Amino acid sequence: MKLIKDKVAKLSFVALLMTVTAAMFYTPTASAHGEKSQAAFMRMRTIHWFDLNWSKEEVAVNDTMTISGKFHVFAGWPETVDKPEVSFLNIGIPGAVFIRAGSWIGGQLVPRSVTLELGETYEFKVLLKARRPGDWHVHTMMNVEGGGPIIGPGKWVTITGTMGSFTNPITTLTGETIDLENFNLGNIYFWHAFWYALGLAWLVYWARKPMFVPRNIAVEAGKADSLISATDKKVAMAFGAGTIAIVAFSMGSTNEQYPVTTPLQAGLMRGMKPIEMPAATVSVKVEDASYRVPGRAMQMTLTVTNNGDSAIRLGEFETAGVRFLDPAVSEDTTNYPDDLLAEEGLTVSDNSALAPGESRTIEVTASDAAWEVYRLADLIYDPDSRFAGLLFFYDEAGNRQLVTIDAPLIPTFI
Ligand SMILES: [Cu+2]
Repeated sequence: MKLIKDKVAKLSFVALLMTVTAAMFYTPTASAHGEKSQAAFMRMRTIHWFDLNWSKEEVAVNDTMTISGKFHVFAGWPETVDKPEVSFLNIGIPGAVFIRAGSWIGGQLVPRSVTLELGETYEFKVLLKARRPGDWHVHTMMNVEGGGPIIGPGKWVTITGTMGSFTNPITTLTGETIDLENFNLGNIYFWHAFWYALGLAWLVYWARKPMFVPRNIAVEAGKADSLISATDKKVAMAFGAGTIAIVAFSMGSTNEQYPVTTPLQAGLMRGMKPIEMPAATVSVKVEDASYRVPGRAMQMTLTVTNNGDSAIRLGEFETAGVRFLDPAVSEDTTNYPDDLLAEEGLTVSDNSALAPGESRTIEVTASDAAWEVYRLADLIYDPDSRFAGLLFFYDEAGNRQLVTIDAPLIPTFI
């Protein structure tokens, strides 16, 4: 009996070891980066990122790249996401594998939170400087206070080189050039070590003598005073006075070494400059929209009216970062991330040129694996079955017009 017990104990120990080891070596490659798990209707009805451009796909440590583009703040913002009154233009990367050397909205540097207006379109640019070698999925993103992270499309970017060579030089207004990567580190280490050591010295001073039982007995016997000698009192005074003296002295010497310091700069930036979008001369009415469950596509019936003076064709439908293109009209030249680009994903029942003044009702199908991979099909689980997106129309000269659409999206079942 005992033998069996021992065996069981041994085996379960081995199993435990194996589990722990397996867990240690299990390093899943991060391939989803947050956005897929967010509610589909939320991704479709908050911020529409478009005209994105990643200036490089491979960059060496210390070199820079830019991500630029535009984003449209959808007017039918969901109730459960606070209005983007306080928003921050962020970048979605696993830690500081890049540093953000600069970020701009409408040409204005935006190191702080900004106020965005519903219905407006903004231009943005982020300047990234490579820091840590590896393959990184770089997202544009907007943090909305009271709303959460609104994640834009991500693209793989490779950083080459060694992290040890990374530098982050900055010239201060006092004229010194410092490297932010390690500036002041020695100072921080020194003072933390110093005060920690002082604390230890105080403990060691008392712990040299027996600490607990004899002292407890002395106190119980009414001889507590005998435990603290005249020397002890002097040492205590020395520690007390010394601490105050060191604080006062080092504060003075720090002020001498850094005579000019300013408080942390903070505060909301209002008045972000949106893009003056020309009034669209195309009007679109969504007659109905549906998607099959399960399925990889959504269908819309649109009545398109061309009020302009040039014939137009529908080239693209964009929702939640997924771009459905009609290759006969529009081609991507920006190296948009493959998994989000449906180069032939848009099928239009009649996509012949729509002459000025004409109106036509068309059946549009947006179809691609991305609909499922990025879990837009999971709209079926959302409490608000409505979608929103951007339509891009092109005239004969190649000029583009942007129309936002927004309607209920009704599931159909087999
Ligand atoms: Cu990602």
